[in-house]
Order: sequence, then structure tokens, then C-alpha cells
Amino acid sequence: MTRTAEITRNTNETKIQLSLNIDGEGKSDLQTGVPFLTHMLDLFSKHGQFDLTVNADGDTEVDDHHTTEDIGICLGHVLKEALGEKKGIKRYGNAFVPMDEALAQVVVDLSNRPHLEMRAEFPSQKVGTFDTELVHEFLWKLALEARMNLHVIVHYGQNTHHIIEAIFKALARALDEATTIDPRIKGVPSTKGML
Ligand SMILES: [Mn+2]
Repeated sequence: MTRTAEITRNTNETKIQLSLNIDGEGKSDLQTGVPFLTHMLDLFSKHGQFDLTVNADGDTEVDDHHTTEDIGICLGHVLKEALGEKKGIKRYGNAFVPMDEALAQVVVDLSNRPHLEMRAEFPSQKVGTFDTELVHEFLWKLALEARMNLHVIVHYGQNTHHIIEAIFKALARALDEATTIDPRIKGVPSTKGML
């Protein structure tokens, strides 16, 4: 059984179709209209072994804010949907990923309790045409919609492109671990009996 979900979400600001296969092969097909975000989602898919398709038509003539935010919402939504009752999953994931001089750590708990804790500073306000403050926007909406606890720590780094890339790769690796089915786990991994 593969765990998949898809969403179509249309507003006056963005029109998005997005699908996710948690048990994929790291294949992506991405048209986001935001080149740096496409780069990040491509490596997220690759390093998490997720199959991801995104077709987004957003108001990027304003800026990349609405499109980035709404793709975060859609990705969080399908992640939660695809996980279903979360039976047998590891639930927690922790990954360190270096990118040249930068080191990022991402820790997740698929807890049904949305939270983002972010300890990251970006030396530049822009990477290409992308506003680096949108990384927080994307991650917060992702955590909110997936109803997960997401901790992002950048231990060090100088190059903003490297720092953000390390974050997205660590996010992928941590989510890959947390979503993995562990055959030793019977039912939902919570003493409450549900997540
Ligand atoms: Mn890069």
C-alpha cells in the first residue's frame, strides 16, 4: 500500500494542484513559478524519497509570498491526508545535513500538535529573487497544516543559499524517518491511542 494524497486549492491569489506519495522514489514534477522554491522542493523530494508534483499559478507579479505560503499549506495538507491514522509510523525524525560550510538540523514529531520552533539566521534577505523571510512562512504553514511539531536549528553557516538548502534537505530526511513504517510498532505510536 502506498500512502498518497492530492489537493486542488484555488483562491484569488493562487491556483495550486499538488500531489504527494510518501512511499515514492524521489521523483518530482514541479511548476511553482518561484524558481528558488522549485529548487528546494526538488531536493526535498529527492532526499525524502517522496514523489511530489506541484502545479502552481500564483500572483508572483506581486511577490513570491502568496505562492510560497500556499504551497506550504497544500504540502502540509497532503502530508496529513496521506499519513491517515498514522498506524505503525516512527512518528519522530531527526536529521543533520551539512551543505558546505552550513549545518542544519531538523527534528519533527508527527504529533497532531502544530508548532514551529526556528533558530535560523539568514545573512542575506534575498536568494536570487526569493525573499528569505518566506522560508519561515513556508515552514510554519507546512507545520500548521500537517499538524506537526517542527524544530529547525541552523548550527552555523555563512552562505544563505547553502543554509536554506541544508534546511530543506534535513526536513526531507527527518520527515522520511518520521513517516517510515516500523514493523515492531503495533497500531498508533502514542500512549493516548491516537495521533
Ligand atoms: Mn543549490
